[in-house]
Amino acid sequence: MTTPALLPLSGRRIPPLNLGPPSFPHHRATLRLSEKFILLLILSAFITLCFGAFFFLPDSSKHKRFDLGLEDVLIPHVDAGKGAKNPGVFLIHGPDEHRHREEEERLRNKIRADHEKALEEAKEKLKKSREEIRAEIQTEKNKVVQEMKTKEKKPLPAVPIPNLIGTHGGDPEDNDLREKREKIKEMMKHAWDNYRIYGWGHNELRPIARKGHSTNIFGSSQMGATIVDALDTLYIMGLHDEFRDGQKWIENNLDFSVNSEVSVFEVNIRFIGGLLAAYYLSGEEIFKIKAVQLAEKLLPAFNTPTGIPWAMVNLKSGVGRNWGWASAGSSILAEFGTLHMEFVHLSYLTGNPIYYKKVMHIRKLLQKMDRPNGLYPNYLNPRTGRWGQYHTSVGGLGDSFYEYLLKAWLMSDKTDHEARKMYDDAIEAIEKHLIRKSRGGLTFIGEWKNGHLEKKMGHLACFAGGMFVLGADGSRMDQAGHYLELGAEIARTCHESYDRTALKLGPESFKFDGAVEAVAVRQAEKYYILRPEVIETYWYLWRFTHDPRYREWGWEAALAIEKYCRVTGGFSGVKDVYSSTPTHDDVQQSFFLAETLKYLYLLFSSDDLLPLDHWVFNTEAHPLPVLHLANTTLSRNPAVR
Ligand code: DMJ
Repeated sequence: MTTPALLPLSGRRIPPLNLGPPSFPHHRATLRLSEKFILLLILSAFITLCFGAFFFLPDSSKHKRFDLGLEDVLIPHVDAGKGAKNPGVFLIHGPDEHRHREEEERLRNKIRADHEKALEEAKEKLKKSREEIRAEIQTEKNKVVQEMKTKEKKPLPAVPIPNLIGTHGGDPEDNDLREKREKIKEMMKHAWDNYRIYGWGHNELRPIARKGHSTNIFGSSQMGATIVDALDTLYIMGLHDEFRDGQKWIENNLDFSVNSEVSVFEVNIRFIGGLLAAYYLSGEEIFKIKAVQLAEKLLPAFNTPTGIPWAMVNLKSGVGRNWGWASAGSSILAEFGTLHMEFVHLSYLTGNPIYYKKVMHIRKLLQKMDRPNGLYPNYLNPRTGRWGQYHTSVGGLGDSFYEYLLKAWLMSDKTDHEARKMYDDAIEAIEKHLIRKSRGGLTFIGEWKNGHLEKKMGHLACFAGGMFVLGADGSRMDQAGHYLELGAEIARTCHESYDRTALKLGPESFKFDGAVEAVAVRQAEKYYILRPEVIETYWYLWRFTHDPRYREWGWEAALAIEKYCRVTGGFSGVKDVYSSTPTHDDVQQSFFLAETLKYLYLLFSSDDLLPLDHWVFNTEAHPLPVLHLANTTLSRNPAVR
C-alpha cells in the first residue's frame, strides 16, 4: 500500500550515523566512571582521617596489635579494669613498649605511603584530558555493547523447518531467456553496487546526488533498509558475495534500540519480511534473531484500547501514534491488516504465541464490525473501534489487507478457512461496487468514496491482477475461470497504462473519464517511482497461464526502466512518464531491489525457482514457506507451548 508518507520525500535531513549503544548502557558506563572517582575521594578522605586520628588519639603505646596472619590490623584493646571512661575503646597494656613503638612507626609509614599513593592516583585521573576520559567511557560502552551482543546471539528454540524447495536455480530453457535473466541480474548489480558505494547503511540511495536517502517511514535512523530488502533477491540471483556483505552489515550494525519513530507496516513488510525470507533461504540464524528483536520493538504499537495498532511506534520508548493526515485519528486498513504472514511466522519460529494472538485479535475485531455495502473502509479508529471516512480502495490504503487474507489461507496450506472466507466475501463486494469496464473495454478497479465510485485506478491497484489469479484455485462456487480472466483483464489494463505513455512506464494513477482511458490527468499523478505492481501481476499471470505475452510485457518494462531510469549512480524514478525527456526524482527505492527486479528475474526463470505451492510472497515480495498449521492455530507446532 502507499501512503502520503511514501510519496517522493521532502529531502528531510537525517542525523549522522549513530554507532553508539543505547542510552541506558551509555548512562551506566558514565556512572561507572564517576562512581570510581567518588570512591577514590572517599577512600583518600578516610585514609587522611585515619592518619590524623593516629596522632590525636590518646597514647597509642597502650594499644596492642594482634597479628592475624593476614594483614596488619589494629584491634581494639580490652580494658579489664572496672569503670573504664570510654567503654568503646578497649585497652590491653603490653609488656614490651619498645617493640610496640617500632610497630607503630611501621604502621604510620605504611598509612602515609598508601595515602600518598591514593592522592597521586586521584591527581593522575584529574590530569586526564576530556578526550582521554571520553575514550575511557567509550571503552566501557563498547564493553557493555559487546555484552549485549553476546546476549542477543542467544539461540532461539529449534523448530522443524518446513520443506524448502526451489531456493535457487531456475535456469531458463533457452538462450534468449537466459540472456534476459542475466540482464536483470546485471541491473540488480548496478543498483546494489552503487548503493554499496554511495549509500551503504543509509536506508536508500540518491543515485544522482550519490549519497544516502531516507524517508519518515524508516524513522530518523540509518537502518540499512535497502540491504535488508535486497537480501533475498541477491540470494536467488546467486550474488553470494553481495549477500554476505549485507549479512555482515546486519550482524555488526543493525540496531533497533534507537530513538526513532518508524512505520509499523513498512518495518514489518520490508525488515521483518526481508529478514525472515533471508533466514529461510540461507539458514543463517542471525536473520531470525534480528527479526525477533525487531518484532519485540513493534509490540508496544498494539497497546491501544482496541488492540488495533498505531501506524507508527518509537522503537525506544514504545510510544505509538497515527499519521496526522489519516481520517479521524484512524489507523489504516492496509497497514494494520498487513501483519499476518510475518507475525504467524514469528510465532512459529519462536514458540511465542504473542505475535499470532495480536494478528488474530485484529481479524476477530474486523469480523465483528458492520461493513457498509460489504466493503471494508480504509480507516479505523484504534481508540473507539469505529470506522473513519467511508473510503474503500484496492490501491493505496487498502490493497495488501485483501492480499494478506488470501495469503494467510495459502500460507496455512489452505487450512485457514476463516481467512479464505473473509477474502471471498471482500472480493465479491469489491467486484460488485468497485470493478467496472470502460467504454473502450478496459476493466478497471475504481475507488469507493461515501457511496460514489471514483473512476480512477492507482498503479498500486495493479497488483490485484496477480492476486485474482493466485486466488482462482479454491474460489467460491469454483469460479477459477472467472478469476483467471479477471486477473488477465487487470493485467491488460495496467499494460495499457504503460503503453499509452511516452516512456512506456506507468503513471502513479490513471483515469477512466469519457474519452480519457488509462491515462493520468493531473501532473501530480504522472510519476513512476520504480514500483513493482504491474510486473508482479505479469509474473503471476505467467506462472498460471504460460501465455508468452506476459514475458513480452515484462521485457518491455525492463527495457524502459533500463533506458529511462538508469543513471550512472543507480536507478531513479521519473517525474513525468508522458514527457520524452525524463526528469529524475533521484531516489532508488528499496522496493526496486526487493520487488521489481525480483519479479522480473522470476519472470525469466523456470517455474521450479520458488514454486508457488511451497512459497508465499509477502507484499514486499519476500518469499515465506507454506506452514502446515492446523486451522489457524499453532497447536501442532512443538515450539509453541
Ligand atoms: C511496496 O512497499 C509494497 O508492495 C507495498 O505493499 C505497497 N507498495 C510498495 C511498492 O510500490
